[in-house]
Amino acid sequence: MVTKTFKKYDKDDSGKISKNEMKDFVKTVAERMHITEPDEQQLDNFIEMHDTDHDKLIDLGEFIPLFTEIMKFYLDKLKG
Ligand SMILES: [Ca+2]
Repeated sequence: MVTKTFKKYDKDDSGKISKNEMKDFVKTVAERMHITEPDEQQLDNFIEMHDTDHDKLIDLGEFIPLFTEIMKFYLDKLKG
């Protein structure tokens, strides 16, 4: 399921998603869950924390922990 999500946002099929594509993804999820999206600063922090090879792109190996982290962040918000 995570792989499928990744591929959907990897629009040029490069095996990596850009920071902007990642932000689109995070915002879309927030909208669907009807919660406030993280602000730009938080998003940048999330992405930078998980961009372990610092190429400003998120590959699948980086995406999975990042995805998990964001889901945790959103679930905490839902709980209030
Ligand atoms: Ca990377």
